[in-house]
Amino acid sequence: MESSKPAKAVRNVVEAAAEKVADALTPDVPGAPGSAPPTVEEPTTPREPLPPKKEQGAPETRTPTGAKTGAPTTANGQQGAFLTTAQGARLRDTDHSLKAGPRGPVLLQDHHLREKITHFDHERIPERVVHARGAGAHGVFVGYGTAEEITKAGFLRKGRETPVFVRFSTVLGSRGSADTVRDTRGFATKFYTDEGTFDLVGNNIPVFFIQDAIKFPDIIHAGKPHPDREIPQAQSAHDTFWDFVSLHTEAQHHTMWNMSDRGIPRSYRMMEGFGVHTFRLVNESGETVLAKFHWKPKLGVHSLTWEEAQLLGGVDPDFHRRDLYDAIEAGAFPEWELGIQVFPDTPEETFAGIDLLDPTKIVPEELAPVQPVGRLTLDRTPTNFFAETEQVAFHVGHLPPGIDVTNDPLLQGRLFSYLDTQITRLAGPNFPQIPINRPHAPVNDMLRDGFHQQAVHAGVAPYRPNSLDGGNPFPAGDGEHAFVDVPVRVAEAPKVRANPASFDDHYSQARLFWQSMSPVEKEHIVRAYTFELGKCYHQAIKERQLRCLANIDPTLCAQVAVGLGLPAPEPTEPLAETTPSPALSQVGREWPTDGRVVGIVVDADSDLDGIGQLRAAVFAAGMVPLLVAPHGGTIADVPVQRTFATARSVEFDALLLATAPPPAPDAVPARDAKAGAAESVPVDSRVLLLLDECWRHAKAIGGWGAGGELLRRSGMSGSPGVVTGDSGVDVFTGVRRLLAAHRVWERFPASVG
Ligand code: HDE
Repeated sequence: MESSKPAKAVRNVVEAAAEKVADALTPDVPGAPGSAPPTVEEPTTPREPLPPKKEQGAPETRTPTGAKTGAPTTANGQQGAFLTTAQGARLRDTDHSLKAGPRGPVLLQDHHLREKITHFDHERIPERVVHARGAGAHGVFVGYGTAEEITKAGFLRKGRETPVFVRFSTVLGSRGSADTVRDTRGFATKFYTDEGTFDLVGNNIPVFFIQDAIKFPDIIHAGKPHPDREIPQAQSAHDTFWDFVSLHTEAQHHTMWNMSDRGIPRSYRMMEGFGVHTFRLVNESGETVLAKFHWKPKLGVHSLTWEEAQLLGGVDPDFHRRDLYDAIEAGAFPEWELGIQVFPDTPEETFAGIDLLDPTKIVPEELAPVQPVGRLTLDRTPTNFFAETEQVAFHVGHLPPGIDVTNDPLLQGRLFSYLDTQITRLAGPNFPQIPINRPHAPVNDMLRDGFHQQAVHAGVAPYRPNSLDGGNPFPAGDGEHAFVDVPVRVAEAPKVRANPASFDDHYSQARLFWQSMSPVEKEHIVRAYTFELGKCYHQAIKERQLRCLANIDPTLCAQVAVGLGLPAPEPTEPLAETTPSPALSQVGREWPTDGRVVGIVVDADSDLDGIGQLRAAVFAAGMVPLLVAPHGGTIADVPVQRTFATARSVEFDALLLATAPPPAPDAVPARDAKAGAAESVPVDSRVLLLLDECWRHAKAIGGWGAGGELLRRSGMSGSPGVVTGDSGVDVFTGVRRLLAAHRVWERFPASVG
């Protein structure tokens, strides 16, 4: 038997054994890099590739034209125990190039060297022109059946399960930029429906900067780094951005959302998603309604504080990516409900006076409730970032029967752009045949050839009508699940480059948003504008943006003006009368705490039995405990995840102190005293910094034993959100309750009423 092709039975035994080993040794906190722990010595016995990690998924193995192959998803990966060329020839050596003698020169005939280096030279593809930075995950969507009367889309039928791939992203930054910057987040979902792929390419903000796609290059050029120095990276806090949005004032509603806490989400799992545009749904009888799509996260909508976001940019630039993958690995599967707001399809295309074709406007949920139509669960991480997350290609024109577009001029331009961009990014028109993009419905198009064609088309007549291929492919008739463009009547009108007059209102909904915020959220908005404009160089741009703020709300304008050291201008337009929409506020309710991260400071003097019980309680609550100790390795046989040197408060949603540890062996108290702790304080100053930051960031804090004593000494105990008790489990119970509200805002009364 050739050892690279063991009999199937042998391979199964090897894989089962590897899985067992992996299961036994996988640490109980997420983040292990591979499916089995490495050995200290380099392995020398040939073996099949390790199986993927248990939480990893991969695109189903389909042919380029959508047929199931029955092959395991690992068949898309590397095979056999031995190193080979790209053609499968085994190699003995990949460490030395072929030379004329050990001192060279290297021979041109070295085909292995050339293959290896040439492939490497071409590994990079263009990053996305926007949304370059992102993270994806596999999952499943289950329809509730509640939309059956208004759309014939099969994936919304009751109980119908549809595989999905979701990619979250930021807009402005490059592929390697930080996750936690202030920006809009992309929320793009590919539903592999059996009637053709549906891409819902949305954002975490329900409105957009511009009303017409022709302005997209303008807003993106303004938001991207300045073209001369190429700074700043992944930020809107610079002159070109505020120059554009203060002149092109239809952007003001979107920028208000950006400056709110929505611009710095705590987690992808805690974001709403919005289709933004109004779509047209059509049912079996051809009746239509207009609709907007919403994703509602099970965990509620939560954000970082600005200081956390900035710290994370350095401490853990991959924070959102890690959070998503760790949560899935820990079994805290992120969930959203898909909901729709439904409006009658009238010739005016308005609802309650709001123009449904204007993508800078929302329809408040209080006027049109979001009705749940299905549930999305993300339960598998990708196996390979490039193959899946980088190569996934979304397109707003990937629509199944039952969902059609409207005349929203932003959506109309997107229908062109998404197909076009893939041709550069994925090098040709055959990107739908890349494994992650392959439909799960039978494909019978008449598109042929092109770079990287992977289908082997039979027949001689890729044209219609034909008789040589028996007339195939046939157009689907009535009742045969075809996509039918809704025959919407187009009003007679002159051909013009113009917007409808209703698009001229740029401020009323920015004001509505501001007025719907709680005091603490308003305070964050004031700080965000003050920071962003404070980072601009030119006074003229700050002054111009203040004029826009004056038209949104004089208090907001005055507060920002104080921070900028400028006078607050008077409004130039009448302030709109608005009714606040409580649904826009993120605070004031309680949500599940799945996947939240609890830092637990321990040392050898802590109550170690109690720590074991506490860890078990945190795991049982669906959260992740991270032990923070003076040194790595283990404390009383329990593995330590962070040391005082590697921990930073921004990783934790809550901090528990089982001890008040003296300076660890690697402490340099005078230098480490970032928290302002005097050298004489007998507690490691990095632990004091953890505590100080959790306090500042309104996080739940708990302590018992010496830890409780430290909280008393520091004057924190008795304050909102600080729990002391007799045992770790006791304290955790209180802290968990606090976490349900996300943060302890009452610790600091808001300065904006
Ligand atoms: Fe996009 N957008 N966009 N966009 N967009 C892209 O497509 C574009 C807009 C959104 O994870 C690009 O494959 C135009 C609104 C997401 O792969 C590109 C306009 C919304 C993603 C493009 C818009 C979005 C993109 C770049 C103005 C929310 C990432 C790479 C009309 C509803 C998808 C690519 C992913 C990506 C064009 C406006 C969301 C160039 C012209 C509004 C989530 O085609």
